[in-house]
Amino acid sequence: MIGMKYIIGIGTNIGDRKINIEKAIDAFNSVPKTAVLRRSSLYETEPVGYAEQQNFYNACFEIESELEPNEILGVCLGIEAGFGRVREIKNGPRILDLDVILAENEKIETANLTVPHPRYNERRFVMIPLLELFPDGVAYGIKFSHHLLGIKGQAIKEL
Ligand code: PH2
Ligand code: MG
Ligand code: MG
Repeated sequence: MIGMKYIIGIGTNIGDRKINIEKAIDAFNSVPKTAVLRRSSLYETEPVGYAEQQNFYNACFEIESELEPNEILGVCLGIEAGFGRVREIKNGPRILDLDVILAENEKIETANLTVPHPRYNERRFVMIPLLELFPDGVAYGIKFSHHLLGIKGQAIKEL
């Protein structure tokens, strides 16, 4: 495969959070021209942006795919829909959230997709799993780890 690498962030706080994450990552291996390369540990995280909800489970994983970024976004939305996600409160409870965090050597700004994800470096639940995948703090040429110093609160625990 001569694909591009992507980092996908995953989160869930409804239902069996561990099973949701395992099944969703697995679903990417069934996508044509796409393979999961590696994944972070699972983390239990304090909700960010809207407090009155259950803790999330979060992780990041890396895929390689021949699909274009907008097609990968479509895959993410399709897998979310397959889990029965309905969009309600902004930042509120969700059975599954799949976000394109980074795309190898690509900056994207379209109506539907911005990559790098516009808020990834403000979120400990993204940065800590990302640092696990890129321990030197550089992903696809982007240095990210220093942003952790600016994040206040947002408790996170490796499971
Ligand atoms: N996702 C959000 C908003 N807040 N908080 C945690 N801990 N984990 C998430 O995945 C999350 C969140 C919007 O997508
Ligand atoms: Mg999200
Ligand atoms: Mg999302």
